[in-house]
Amino acid sequence: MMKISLQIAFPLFVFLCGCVRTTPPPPFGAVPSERQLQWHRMKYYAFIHFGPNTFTDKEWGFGDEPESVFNPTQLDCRQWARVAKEGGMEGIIITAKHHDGFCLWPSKYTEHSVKNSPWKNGKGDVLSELQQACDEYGLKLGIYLSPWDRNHPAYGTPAYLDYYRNQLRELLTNYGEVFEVWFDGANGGDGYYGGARETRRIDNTSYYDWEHTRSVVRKLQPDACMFSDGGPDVRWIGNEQGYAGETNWSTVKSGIFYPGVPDVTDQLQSGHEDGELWIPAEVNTSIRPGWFYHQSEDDKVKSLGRLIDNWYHSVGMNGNFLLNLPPDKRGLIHEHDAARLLELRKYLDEGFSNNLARDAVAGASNTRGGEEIFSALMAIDQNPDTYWATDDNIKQALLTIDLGKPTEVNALLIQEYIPLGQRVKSFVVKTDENVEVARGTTIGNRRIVRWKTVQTRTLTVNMTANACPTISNIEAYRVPDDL
Ligand code: FUL
Repeated sequence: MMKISLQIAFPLFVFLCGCVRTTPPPPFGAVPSERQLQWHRMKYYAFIHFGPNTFTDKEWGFGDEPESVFNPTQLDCRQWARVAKEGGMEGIIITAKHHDGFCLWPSKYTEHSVKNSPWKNGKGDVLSELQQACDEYGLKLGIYLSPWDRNHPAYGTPAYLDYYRNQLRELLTNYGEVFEVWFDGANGGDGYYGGARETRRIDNTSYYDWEHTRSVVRKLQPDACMFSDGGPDVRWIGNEQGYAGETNWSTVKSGIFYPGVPDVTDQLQSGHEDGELWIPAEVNTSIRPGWFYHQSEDDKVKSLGRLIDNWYHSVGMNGNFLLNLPPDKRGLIHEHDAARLLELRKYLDEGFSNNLARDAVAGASNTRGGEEIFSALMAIDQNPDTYWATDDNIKQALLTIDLGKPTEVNALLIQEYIPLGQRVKSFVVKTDENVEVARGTTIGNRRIVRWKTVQTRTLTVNMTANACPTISNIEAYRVPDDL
């Protein structure tokens, strides 16, 4: 096993870069697009469910709620942004329009919006205030626009699709850069529908003409990722409890991918090892039982232990974590929710601020072409653009980090170099005494494994892959013991 110290290796690496003979591994299977790579660089952001339901104490408004119900007394998007930022989040996705059809911005295509509400005498625009707050706090903005609209008279006919796309155009033109557009697949059937008060079910695969709608997004916000049950850029994890599968491929097998279409249900949780499409998973859950604020849930905010569990099962299992923080009737994120979020931040800061592998020495059972540029050192150099790789014929390999002295450790973060695809299908972690402390299946963009704290000088990851492994990052931690 070849061992190289950082001090010697770096100058050597710089020198050798000029005369590398070995080519990088060819990509394996489906690979992420540039916009997906940007999305993978994020990991944790807020969902905001806010609208008439906040005031009527419902989860799904029927669509007949008068605009007058929307009347927050202290609405402050800067408070939302501050809470999210202090919680360690990187963005906010807002329900610009939920299933009840009420618009949080003064859309020129409907009267059912903030413009006919008492809030700011109808002169307010939540989207605009949120955009400014996100800019101020360095957060990205995402937009949820419910395809199902229980208010609109034309829902179910082609005319509604023009309306929907016009709204999408407004949102994607007037509020700066949008990082994600969220297409919800729900359709419960009945609704107000302009007074018809009837049941309107649609065929999710054909009614919405998704190709057309997607082209609107691509044209207006080419860098935005589109989320739905089946992508095209980001998929749902298949549950609303905040849990990704222990096995989580970012790839899925092609088929029918439309919001709300159950055909892909069996692939949502774990993806598919042989998938031809790169559609990574987003894990969404609410900090409370409901998606919208209900006073009766003020004492039902998820425990810190539960949020930590969700964090490891999303961020730590090759997903991004979308955590809902529903503002209350004042228009503020409730004190209980904000406090819990900060507790999670404190846990993460304590657990993940000291990377024990930062000054480690790394070695591997095989190094591609014997070249420094593909050495094990590249997995601990903190540079996401470099990676350790093996020769093409190697499908099983060992990567060892030497912490220099016996060290208390109980967690490992591993990242594959995903621009070349997702390759690793299983791995085992062992200590210097050859004691197995953890094992897992997929790694992907980010995998965190934990175990009961041990003292060890080295950690060896034995991985099996479908093509030669490419590991861009490995970090070791002593995270706080379970609460
Ligand atoms: C679901 C919706 O029906 C819920 O109201 C909520 O918006 C959740 C995030 O997605 O499909």
